[in-house]
Amino acid sequence: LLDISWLTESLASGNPVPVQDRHKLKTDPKPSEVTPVIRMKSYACQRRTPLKHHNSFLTEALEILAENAEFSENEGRSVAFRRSASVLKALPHAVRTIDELKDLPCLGEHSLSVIKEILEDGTSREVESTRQSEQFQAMKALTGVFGVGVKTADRWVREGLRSPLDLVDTGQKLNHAQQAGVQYYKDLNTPVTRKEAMVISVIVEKAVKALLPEAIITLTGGFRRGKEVGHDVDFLITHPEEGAEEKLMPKIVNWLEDQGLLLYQKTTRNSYLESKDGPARPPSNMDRFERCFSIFKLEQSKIDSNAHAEASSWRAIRVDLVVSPYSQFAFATLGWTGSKLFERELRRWAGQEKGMSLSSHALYDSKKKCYLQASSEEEIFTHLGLEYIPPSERNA
Ligand code: DCT
Ligand code: MG
Repeated sequence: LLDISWLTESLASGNPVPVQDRHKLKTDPKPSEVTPVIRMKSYACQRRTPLKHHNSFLTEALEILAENAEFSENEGRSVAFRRSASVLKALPHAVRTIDELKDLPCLGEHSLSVIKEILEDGTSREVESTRQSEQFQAMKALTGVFGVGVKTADRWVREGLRSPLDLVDTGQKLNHAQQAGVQYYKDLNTPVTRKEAMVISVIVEKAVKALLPEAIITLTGGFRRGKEVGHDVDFLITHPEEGAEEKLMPKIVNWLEDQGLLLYQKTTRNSYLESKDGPARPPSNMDRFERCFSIFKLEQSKIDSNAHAEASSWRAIRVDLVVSPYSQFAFATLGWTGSKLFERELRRWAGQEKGMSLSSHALYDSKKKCYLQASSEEEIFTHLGLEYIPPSERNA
């Protein structure tokens, strides 16, 4: 097999492939080396996508273009690049020639031309110019501020602002979330490690159990999928007795605040009522639960007993807490485990292939005109006619 680990490393480090090495990419495989045709299902929720895969030199490039499309609010284009990247993540080997991709789903013309250029030249001009563009870098820096979305960042970029410092220097009017976002910018853009996530888990567990001993706390999001780092720590909380979870969130928040563990928090109430709202999917799938967006103050001594005395004694970490009624817990677990693309594909599969409507609250069968109950993620996959995919293989 053609060893291209040097290329992967080169791209991961951001250094272009040295010209003298580029011929390696053009080496045609001998007939005996041609990779057999791979059958791949077209929805990401039908595939197993591990965390570590063989094509990051391609997927990282496609995801830059996806991110850039998000910055210009071109959702269709962004999803197309994300779907392409996701197909490459599910391949059992590193792509060597463009021909290997001809029978794969979801690879549009644009993605294919980017992949081809990288396979032939080591880099894609479009990706590199995007990466280096002032617009992209400014959008990345400004959307990296907690509480700032694409619309706000875009307005600021038009006004000539480029970084969080510019927001302070020009005295921009910021809401509470954004103020915290600027204040803790560096910490919140430092990846959260699994070790830190575990320390936060112990704290959340202690808070919840002190208030409701039978409550169940699940770590969701990227860490449940096996990621070693994340941008936040996500938790889902429920109680086996339906209704016992009501009013729990303000109590948890008070408990954490009393211990001086919160730097910021904003709680939104659960606004989903099956009887009232019906099966229609809320505009944003995520905003109907009782949810607390918070910033924890984590003592460094809890993570590293040798922490330097002169270094800051604590650091800020984004934590999301979600409380769900027991009857919705399986749906909430599935919905909050991600990845974002996996979730999107599950909902698309449900709607387009099954005539069903899936959310983080419920599954509705539009043909039978009824809700389908489930007490585990496995049951939801069964309702959807899908093979069960464990969290570690939902890294689409
Ligand atoms: N989610 C989703 N759609 C969204 C936002 C979130 O389906 N628009 C789900 C999927 C993942 C989960 O919620 C948690 O969201 P994030 O924390 O943003 O994602 P993550 O996979 O945990 O990523 P990270 O490791 O960066 O935190
Ligand atoms: Mg997360």
